[in-house]
Amino acid sequence: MCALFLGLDLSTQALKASLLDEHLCGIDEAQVRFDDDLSHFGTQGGILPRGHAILDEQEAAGSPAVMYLAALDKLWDRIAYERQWPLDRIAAISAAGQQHASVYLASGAKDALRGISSMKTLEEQLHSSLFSRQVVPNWQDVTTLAECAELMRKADECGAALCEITGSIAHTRFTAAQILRWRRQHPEQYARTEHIQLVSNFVATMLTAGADACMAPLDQSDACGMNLWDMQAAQWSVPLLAFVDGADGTALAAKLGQVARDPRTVVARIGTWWQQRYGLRADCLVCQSTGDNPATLQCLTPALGEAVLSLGTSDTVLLPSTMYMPDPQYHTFQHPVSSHQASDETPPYFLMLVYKNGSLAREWLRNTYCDAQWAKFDAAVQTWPTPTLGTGFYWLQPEILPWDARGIHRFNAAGEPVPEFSERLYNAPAMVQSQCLAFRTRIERVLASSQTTLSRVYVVGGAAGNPTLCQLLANVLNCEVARPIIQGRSADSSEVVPYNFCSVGAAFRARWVWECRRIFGVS
Ligand code: XUL
Repeated sequence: MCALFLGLDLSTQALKASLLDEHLCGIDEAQVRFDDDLSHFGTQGGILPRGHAILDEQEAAGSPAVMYLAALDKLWDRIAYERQWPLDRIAAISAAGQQHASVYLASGAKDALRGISSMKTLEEQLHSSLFSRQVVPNWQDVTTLAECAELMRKADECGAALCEITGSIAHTRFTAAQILRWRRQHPEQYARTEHIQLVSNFVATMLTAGADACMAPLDQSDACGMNLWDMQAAQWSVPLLAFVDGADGTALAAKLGQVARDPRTVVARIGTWWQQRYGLRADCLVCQSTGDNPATLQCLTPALGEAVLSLGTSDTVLLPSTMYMPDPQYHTFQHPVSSHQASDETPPYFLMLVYKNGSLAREWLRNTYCDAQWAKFDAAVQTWPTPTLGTGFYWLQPEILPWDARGIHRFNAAGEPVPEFSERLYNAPAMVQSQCLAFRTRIERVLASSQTTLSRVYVVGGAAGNPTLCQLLANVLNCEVARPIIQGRSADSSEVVPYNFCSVGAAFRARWVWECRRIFGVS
């Protein structure tokens, strides 16, 4: 019987699972959507409404930690009983998790995980004993601006910019600022926290539940999204750790635990709870998990000179890189597939550029100028395939790239500021052009420093289905624009359907780790 591989993706809005066979063909995909399938938690878009009673403060953005246990229970019931996946054939599992978000486990968490019975659900048994903090802060949280300024100052005082050390300037959603603020507000919760995990290694930890449960290490690629990991030294930054800890840093280092530097690390065998409850095989591997953006990169593995462009709520560019070139304008992360060995040809880093004004800005323009119809938006873009009437910038929300750019700015063909274009519909090509040019200038600059040119862009996300937008993108970027589709079967209809990149990326890692272990005995 062919071995099967499972990839999970615990994202903001859903827990997803992709099941692949040994040849990487999709068998089925399933998900639990938090707002709909677990509506009693009251989330909207996967997070609690602002001001909810369990949030630390009025403006915080977060999700109930216990909801993730309920989601694991529900997903596995769904795939075992509704979809009847042959779980006994799964040879290895890996997971992807929303980047930066942290899960806080209480003292005694490992014992609690070791003591559970397969007769009851995770939620029933762990809801009151596992967590020291009821909330998982979400990447949309912006309550930590003051802490970001402090972290930047602290790094400067120590003689290096935070960006140089950790690969990114301080960001409100990054874990260091989040831990710092919470530790000061709730020192008693901090004291009774034994482990601080990212969502990715939290899922891996949960997969070990049962008699031999263990704490899965952080993944190095994902640890780079914390503003705590010294990327060059490949260890925690001692001064930053101490600052966030409020002491000498040893307590925080113990809470964070190990960082796995090799993505082929096997965390453990699947926990006995899973074996007994869902019939998983005792030798099923739990593989190192990683963040959702690294997992997408892992799924598509662009070569040097290629990029992944995700056109979603924000527009995100992922770009492999051979050199460590931190810059305040983007994030530098360790590549999720690089094993740090001399023989490994995978670029050791990848860069992530985030443009906040993505789909929401395009939708605003469609509603304002195109009667809320994409067809009209497309027609307008096609009317001016080479937009020459002027230039427009549409920073409806304070932008990340360029940092804190705000407002709407239009310039006529002579470069003079104008309140509106003579042809109102011209706003559509003007926006798409300036968005594409923003991608181009930054990508070119990054590639020039590694003497590479852009040969291909893989476009994913909602807007990737818009051929007009993709054509303009190809014109501006002057390269091939490809829309990758990962396809697999759906057990509901047995039709071939598009699969989710992150959970498929996680399943790819499971397949890779399993193969390495089989051939080379790497663990
Ligand atoms: C990346 C980021 C988001 C989350 C989404 O820096 O904050 O893309 O990873 O889950």
